[in-house]
Amino acid sequence: MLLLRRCHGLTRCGPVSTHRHKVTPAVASCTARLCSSSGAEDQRLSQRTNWKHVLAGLLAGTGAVLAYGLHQHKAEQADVGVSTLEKSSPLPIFSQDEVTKHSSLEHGVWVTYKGSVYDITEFVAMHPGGNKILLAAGGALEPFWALYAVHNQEHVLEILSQYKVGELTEDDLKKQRAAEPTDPFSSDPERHPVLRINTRKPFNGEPPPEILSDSYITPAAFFFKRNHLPVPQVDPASYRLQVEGLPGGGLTLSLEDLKTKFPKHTVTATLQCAGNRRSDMNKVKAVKGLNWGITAIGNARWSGARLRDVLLAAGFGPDVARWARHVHFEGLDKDVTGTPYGSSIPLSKAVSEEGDVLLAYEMNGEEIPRDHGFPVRVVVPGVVGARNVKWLGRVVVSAEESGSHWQQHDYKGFSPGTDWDHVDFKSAPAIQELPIQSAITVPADGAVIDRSDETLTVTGYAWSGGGREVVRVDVSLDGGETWQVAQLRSGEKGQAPEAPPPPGRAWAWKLWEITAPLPPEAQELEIVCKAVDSSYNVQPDTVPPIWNLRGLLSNAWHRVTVRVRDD
Ligand SMILES: Nc1nc2c(c(=O)[nH]1)N[C@H]1C(S)=C(S)[C@@H](COP(=O)(O)O)O[C@H]1N2
Ligand SMILES: [Mo]
Repeated sequence: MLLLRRCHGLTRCGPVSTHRHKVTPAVASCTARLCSSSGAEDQRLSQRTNWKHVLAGLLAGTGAVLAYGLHQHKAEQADVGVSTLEKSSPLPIFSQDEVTKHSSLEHGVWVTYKGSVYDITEFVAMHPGGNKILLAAGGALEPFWALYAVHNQEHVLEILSQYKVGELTEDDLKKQRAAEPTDPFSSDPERHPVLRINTRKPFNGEPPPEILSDSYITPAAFFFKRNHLPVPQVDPASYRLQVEGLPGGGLTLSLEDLKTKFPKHTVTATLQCAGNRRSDMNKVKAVKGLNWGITAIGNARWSGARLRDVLLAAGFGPDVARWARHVHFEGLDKDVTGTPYGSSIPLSKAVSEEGDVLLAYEMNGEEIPRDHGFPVRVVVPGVVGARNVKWLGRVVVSAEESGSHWQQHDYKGFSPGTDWDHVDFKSAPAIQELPIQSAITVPADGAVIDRSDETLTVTGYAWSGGGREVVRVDVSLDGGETWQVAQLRSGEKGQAPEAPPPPGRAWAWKLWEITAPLPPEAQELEIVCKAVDSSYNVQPDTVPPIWNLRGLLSNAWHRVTVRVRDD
């Protein structure tokens, strides 16, 4: 079969030889070529598609996507039964100078990794994000790998091996090694060992469920940590917050300014990652993203200046309100391209007196720990974790939504029928307020209980976005046949509850508990919980109708199964 492949105005053909190890004339030729395709060719084509995901993840700043892209690659590869490990034959030796010459689409795109030289021209030509990938062109992949701390490096190597065209000279390899980057995560803070680690670099971890529901206010040590990048080291003395986009040139504030020039406001607010409970979605059908359990959520007391007050001081007023629609936030954590983590929220939320958006410098009465945004993070109560930007460096008032990757190409919901080949991120709005959520923290799924206990105590959390208060939690011990109403709590056990929030400003979760007689004779119990918020929103009963390819907004009834043991 004849195959003609077009890419970015260039017409190139696939590998000319079955073995990628043979040096292809990939570099110079951007002329049209016709080449034959076989079954093996098709397999390689499909591998190259996966490689697209791999390199996109590697260089575009989405470590998680990378990890799961690899996962998927592995699965797909198992399907087609291809081995990408090929025996090495002697390969040409290239100097760093020669490699460096290949740093554009015109001259071909080469990269090195551990002394091997790879020609990835084809991939770059075909990939729409090619300009970012070009950053690695003519140089070493190591700095990128260090930043994203790929766990599955072995596997990326397997894929990369198909693109190998030669070796680097011994001398140049030595020079590279001498210049090897230090681990950008080496200055990350220590974390409590009880956290269940999703990824170490960047650090993503969540507490054991039974610890989470032990306290109404989640201690910072047990608060889930969700980092996309290394934790930046910020000197509080030289820290400056830039407030921009307003007439009069904006405002620059030191930490001291924030603390002394604006009233200190305290809000108890729950923060939940859009990926909380993703693992439940993953069980139905694989999704891409960190495989969070049920504890990518926490409740803290945040203190700081109101964003509203700062914007007013910076020149916000009715004139600005006429054109402005969004407020952008930028973190001081940056990817290899220098792009910071970023997001935006609607202006109405940012400036509303009832919005309670904070530029927080304290968490639970202490300075915000490094993992949670030291020295300043924005806290947007009722809104998805992703918009609560940590290590806040810049606030921009704008007519447009943030152009950040995390605002435009992530954190959006899709139909269960939308797959990666057809997803159009432009077609969906960015997630802001989160839907009603609840989960059972105790007992754990698979727990064994003694019949002699006679009663069973079930505990959990419930929360809804947008300031909608949780008004009820229903619990079933028989898979949803019969229900009982749980007791809700807005404070520490045995202590006075927090004052009830004004309507529409219920930012904090409620912990709930129910003690019920063990159903006689039951060998196994399927415990289910579901919450109701002040708008009478309820959780969907099952996952399939809300399944989406990124595994976000996973809020189906939470179910755990326990066994009853006769002693
Ligand atoms: N600067 C910056 N802000 C960020 C992130 C980040 O990686 N960098 N992660 C976001 C996401 S996705 C979530 S869920 C929350 C997590 O906050 P936490 O780590 O304090 O729990 O921070 C958000 N803010
Ligand atoms: Mo998140």
